Amino acid sequence: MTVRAHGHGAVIRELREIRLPLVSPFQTSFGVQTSRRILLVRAAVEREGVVTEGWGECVAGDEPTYSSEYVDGAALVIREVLVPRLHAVDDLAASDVARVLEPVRGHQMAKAALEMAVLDAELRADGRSFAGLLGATRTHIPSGVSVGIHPSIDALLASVQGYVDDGYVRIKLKIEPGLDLEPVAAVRDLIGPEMPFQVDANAAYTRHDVEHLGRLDAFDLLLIEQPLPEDDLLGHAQLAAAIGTPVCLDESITSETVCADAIDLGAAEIVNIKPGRVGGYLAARRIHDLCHERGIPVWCGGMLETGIGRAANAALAALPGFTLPGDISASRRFWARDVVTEPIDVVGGHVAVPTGPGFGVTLDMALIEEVTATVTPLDPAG
Ligand code: SMG
Ligand code: MG
Repeated sequence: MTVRAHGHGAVIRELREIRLPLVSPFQTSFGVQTSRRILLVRAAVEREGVVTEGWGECVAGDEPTYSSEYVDGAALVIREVLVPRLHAVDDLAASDVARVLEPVRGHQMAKAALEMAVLDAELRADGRSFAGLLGATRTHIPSGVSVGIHPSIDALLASVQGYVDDGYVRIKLKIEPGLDLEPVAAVRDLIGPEMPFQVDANAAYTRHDVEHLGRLDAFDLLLIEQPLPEDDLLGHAQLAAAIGTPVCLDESITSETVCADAIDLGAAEIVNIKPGRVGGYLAARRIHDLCHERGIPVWCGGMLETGIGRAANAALAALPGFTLPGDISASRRFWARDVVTEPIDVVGGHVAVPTGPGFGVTLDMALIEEVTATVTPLDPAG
């Protein structure tokens, strides 16, 4: 079976949209979510006549609210702009994807999904694990959970208690103006002074809120994540200088350059690394290296991934600079049934880093077919 007319590089075979309901609504400062539309990319490589497939997952949301990327925009740019550029290259390797797509501005999540699929296919063909490629130094990673905004303090405390009972080693609470000091105080009271606890504002505050955000210092938080808008690096630097709680950037960190600048400015005392947001796992790795060299702690963010993205994130988070627990929770925290046959599990507060070829998970194709909304074939060989 031939996957392309010339060369032995990777090809992108299809773009697929699946739809999965969340086990419970997830509310952030920018909206409430009850399900996800998820783009999956299928790639293939051929080695001596044997075709091996790999999969990537796009973390873009249904709407452009976390960032400017969203499912329909990502699907369009993947189909019409990015894949034709990749297919114009002979012997495409995962390590080429970012460079080939560099002339296209932005669309980091769309680019990341493509690189991810090629990486998985290549690694599987070579019988290598992603953790092995990265040089992961841990076999298990500590698991934190992200808790959404709740309709009442009672409901919030019931959820948090459930996650504590599940063994999560760190709690992250979503906050927004008007729903911050009181829920944070209630959760700190419930979990006690020792349990690692942090908050995430998803850019809901402004530079006028410095004094107010300083009141969070009373709760001994690990960090406050992305309090101000994505483009307000200077505001984050001013806030970091004014309050005791360490300021961590999420949305603002869109590239290695921005990350280096944010550190130099004093805007990022801690960095949340999300491969989708920075254009892929290879860029995420370089951001890890940069932060590690500069002594900036990093942790791995989450984007409500399926088991595919969770498995890849677990390998990334096994690098030595990931010194804080990530948002890599069990599959069942979001999904009744995950699309992989080995859902991510949390045992004793930790997730095992997958060791199988590629990202180390096997897709449950029967379930994937059931939840598929659309499939777009993209293979140049037809
Ligand atoms: O995957 O556990 C997860 C979600 C973690 O809170 C989470 N992600 O800003 O960090 C963040 C949010 C972004 C996704 S909200 C749709
Ligand atoms: Mg965040």
